[in-house]
Amino acid sequence: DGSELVEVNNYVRSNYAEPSEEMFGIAEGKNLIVVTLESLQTFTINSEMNGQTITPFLNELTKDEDTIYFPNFYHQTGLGKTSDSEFLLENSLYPLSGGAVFFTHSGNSFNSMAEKVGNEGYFTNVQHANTKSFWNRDIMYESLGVDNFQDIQSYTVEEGQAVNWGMKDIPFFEQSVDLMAEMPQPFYNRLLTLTNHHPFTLDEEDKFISEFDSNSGTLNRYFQTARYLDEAVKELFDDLKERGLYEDSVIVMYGDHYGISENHNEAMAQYLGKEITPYESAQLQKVPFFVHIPGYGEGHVDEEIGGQIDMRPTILHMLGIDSSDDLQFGGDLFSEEHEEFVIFRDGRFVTEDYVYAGNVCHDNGTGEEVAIEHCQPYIEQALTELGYSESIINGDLLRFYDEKTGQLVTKD
Ligand code: GP9
Ligand code: MN
Repeated sequence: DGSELVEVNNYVRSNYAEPSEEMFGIAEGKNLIVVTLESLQTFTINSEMNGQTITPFLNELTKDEDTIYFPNFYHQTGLGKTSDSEFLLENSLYPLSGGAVFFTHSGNSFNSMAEKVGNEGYFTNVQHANTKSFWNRDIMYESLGVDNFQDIQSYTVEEGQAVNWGMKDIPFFEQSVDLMAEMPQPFYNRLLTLTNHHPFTLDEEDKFISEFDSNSGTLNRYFQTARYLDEAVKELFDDLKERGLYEDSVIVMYGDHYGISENHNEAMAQYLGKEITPYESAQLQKVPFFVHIPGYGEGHVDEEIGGQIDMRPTILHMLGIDSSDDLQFGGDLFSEEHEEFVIFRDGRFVTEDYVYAGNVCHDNGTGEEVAIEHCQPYIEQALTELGYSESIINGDLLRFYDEKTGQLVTKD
């Protein structure tokens, strides 16, 4: 009957982080472009592999005057991979511990970011060069209130433009920007990339750096596809400028999940020059998060610890859209009240002081084991929070939430 929501709502209200005055509305009325950087992990950023730069364009962005880059940002996905990251982005709810929520709960009521910006007059769209039913996206996007979905059928894949899972990111971005130019403005458009996906294969002409030399072909090739993705993003920025869409847009980019699983720990250890302990493994769940605001001028690296659950409130507030009544578990990364506590879908977590992984509490910094008491309150809070989120999804509880008034509509 929705009465479970009362407790959840109290928890969410008490954790609400007031927007930063400086950032609230900074991108008001602008187009919102969100790019999902397939399988991109933070260890590739500002790093080299055998003397070769892996992500030259993104590295530049980390120093760019119009960009805020978050190096301590984590993915929080589970089995639903890319779709889980989309779920986190749209709802600021955790994905499920079992299967992909895009499949299991596509009939639920949601109060998605797409729906919210749609209510503010935005046209909402997703672009992805794969079949629309993959991850049940066509069905789920309707539940999320996405106005339009441009899947592979909206694209022309010429000879040589496909590799690995399908259309290459560079022609994908090119055609996506052509399509974007036709959209009513302001728009909220998401672009899902694909080339930097396992098994990380490329045509010869797209290999801009050489392979790594470990016993893992997967890791060896990953550097090359990450380098390709970087090139594609650079071209996306150029295409947006050519089409006159750049100035009026805010561009947000995030890595969706890890590309290199723990099966490649030996090879990763060779690359990083250190053993992959449970602590290091948690560090490897960092994915890049970029906020690029043309004309901002005060770009910087923001060391705030955060996760994908924080994207929705952060973005909404930049657009000047209130989220104080929303049932969301993340917080605005720009807020002074933002809490540095990232809960992974599997129960691991990171705070400013501690990293809980492998059932051990570690000092965040040295990685050394510390007494479990330090982590205990967070262990409990993590379970509570994941449980609340799970109950919202399993009970379809947002049915009982009126997004117009922010009131709970409990029924007896
Ligand atoms: C497929 C793309 C990749 O459409 O989203 O899926 P993933 O395996 O990363 O979830
Ligand atoms: Mn993915």
